[in-house]
Amino acid sequence: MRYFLFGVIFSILSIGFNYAQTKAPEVFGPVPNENQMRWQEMEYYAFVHFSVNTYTDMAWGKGDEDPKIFNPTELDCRQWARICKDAGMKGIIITAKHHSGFCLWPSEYTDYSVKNIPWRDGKGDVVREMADACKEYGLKLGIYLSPWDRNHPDYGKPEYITYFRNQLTELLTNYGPIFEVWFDGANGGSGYYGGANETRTIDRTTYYEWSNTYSLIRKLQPNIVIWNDGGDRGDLRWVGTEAGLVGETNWSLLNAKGEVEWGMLHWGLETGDSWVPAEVNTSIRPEWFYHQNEDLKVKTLPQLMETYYHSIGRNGTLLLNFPIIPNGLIHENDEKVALELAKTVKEAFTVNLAEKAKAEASNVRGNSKEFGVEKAIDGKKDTYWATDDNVKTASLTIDFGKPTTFNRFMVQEYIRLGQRVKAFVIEAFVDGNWKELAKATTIGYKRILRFPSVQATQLRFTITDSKSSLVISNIGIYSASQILDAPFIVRNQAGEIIITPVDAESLVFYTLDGSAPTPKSKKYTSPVQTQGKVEVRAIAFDHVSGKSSPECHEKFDLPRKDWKIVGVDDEKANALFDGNISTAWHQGKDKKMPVDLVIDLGNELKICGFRYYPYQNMWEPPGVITNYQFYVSADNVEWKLLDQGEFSNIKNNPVWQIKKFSPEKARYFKLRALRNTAGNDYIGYAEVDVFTTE
Ligand code: FUL
Repeated sequence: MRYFLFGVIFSILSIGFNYAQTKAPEVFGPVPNENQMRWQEMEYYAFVHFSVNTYTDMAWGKGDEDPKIFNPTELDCRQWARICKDAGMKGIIITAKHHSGFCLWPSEYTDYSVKNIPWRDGKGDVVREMADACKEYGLKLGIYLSPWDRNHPDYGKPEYITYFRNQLTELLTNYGPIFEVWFDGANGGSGYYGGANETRTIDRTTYYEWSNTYSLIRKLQPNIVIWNDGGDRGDLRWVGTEAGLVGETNWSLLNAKGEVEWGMLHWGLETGDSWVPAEVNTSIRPEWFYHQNEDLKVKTLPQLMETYYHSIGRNGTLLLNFPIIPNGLIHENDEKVALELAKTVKEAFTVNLAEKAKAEASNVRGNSKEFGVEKAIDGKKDTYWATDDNVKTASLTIDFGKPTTFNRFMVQEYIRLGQRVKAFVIEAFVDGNWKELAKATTIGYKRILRFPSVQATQLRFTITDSKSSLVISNIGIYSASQILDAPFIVRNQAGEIIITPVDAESLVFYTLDGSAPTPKSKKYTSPVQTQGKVEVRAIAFDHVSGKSSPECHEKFDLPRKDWKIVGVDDEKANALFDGNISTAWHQGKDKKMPVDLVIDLGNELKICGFRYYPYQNMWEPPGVITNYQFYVSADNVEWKLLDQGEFSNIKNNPVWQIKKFSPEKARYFKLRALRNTAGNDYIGYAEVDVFTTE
């Protein structure tokens, strides 16, 4: 009798238990709201950077530019929209006002806008044309409005906040639905400020009173998402770098209150109490604004594919920037590679080998069909495979029924129920054994893993650690073609050209006469000694597939073999002209700003510019110059100041800084550092070079 009673109680309990498991799992932790969900599903959208500094070749406008220089004679926002649409993007965010303070729309609240310039007789409105073009092409419109305004007289005072909100109100009222608003973390510094020409600092945690501004935004545009860099939690976060990548571990979580360190921007916070997903922003060229000297530096297809895997493939969205050229169009080089990227992504991810395969799981929630494995391979975003409440580790095995070749694995969690997975592994069944292909941590909205092509009959996806039971919305298995990246070209101090392919097995062909390299050009086997100025173009070539890589194209000025750093007896100092951007030399620890670098060129040259590459190692103090002066001298006694200014966005985007000026004969030059990003006296140089003329 006693056993009978136990049996009855046990059966009732297990029926109850199974009944609970046929219901959807409970939400676990923070989850996205509808706006964040819609935004996440967009995955890929564009930035366009355009302002008065497009016409001065600067990364940031200073706020004193004559607005008349803004003259996009062939402006065609429909061209921008067509390119973005064809590139598979879902929206465009326009720099309605960048740090210069110049407004691309005829704002009622300032004279510093398109309404006071000859272009279109002061009747132009770039934001309007952009909004109309987006509508025509079925794209969403986003607004970048720089909080820092180097033109406005009131910047730094409370009055400016009213001005800023008035402008936001104009932009969020007059141009239809806005999907995202972007504020930029660069705040305060030197500027024109209505003629004051001074440096103004603000406390970015209090000055803007963001919470009131956020309420205004949500009232005007209830479906919007708000960007922030972590300080004031909006709806999504910056990832702490402009290089185009988020951490491999990427939690869409942060705490609503408290400091946000760099690592939290980059990896999210596993224990975060709020849903704050990652947006990866990067430019298709080294810089955000158009600079003609970057026409040959547009990122290559393989580089952009890396960005794709390091953003969308790591639970982020990708915001890719097109700098607008002075005539008002996107450059053809940028268009070409953006379209190639779309084509390559499409080709790689069209045939999902999992769709036709048989799937089996080690656990299915309540053994119910509703949460069965098929739901993870049906390609639908609202269905998912789930496990019982107490099951946090499980495997899903895909049986192709025949040997199948693949090299990519895509997986999505059903994030409406929270981000849960902490670790997983992918294995292939090869010759009767399970072979590990890849291991990873978080999944989130989407995770893509890459591994060398493998031929196998089965794939096993095992979640080895999770915060809660599993909810997997989709998996995909693909075979993507391999693409070769361009080789690297450097010239060392002795004037030797060294070309290194990314993939050691490929061959390299090059030219030195400016002509396009082909597999019939000269084969590179060892360093090539060169004299004088030289233009080097090179490709890598895979003899198995017969395919060539994109081209690397470098122009070098005179070799630096006679250069000496005056007053420095340190072998390591040669790092700054060894051609290698990953080696650097530092000085200043024992000095006070300004810190000078004096170079003896060995003989008299006519100098018309210089370039500086900052040291970039994140884990050591890099000593990055932000403000400089450049002097020349015939005798190292009398000096003439040729140029001075700022390396505007060097902290977040530490790329080559190029400065040009009228030529001057000199035997010596002095690069004087006036300030660095850290506010101390330490200065690092990865490379310093000059431009010369006859
Ligand atoms: C940065 C700005 O300073 C750059 O100019 C650019 O707009 C980038 C998107 O954000 O912080």
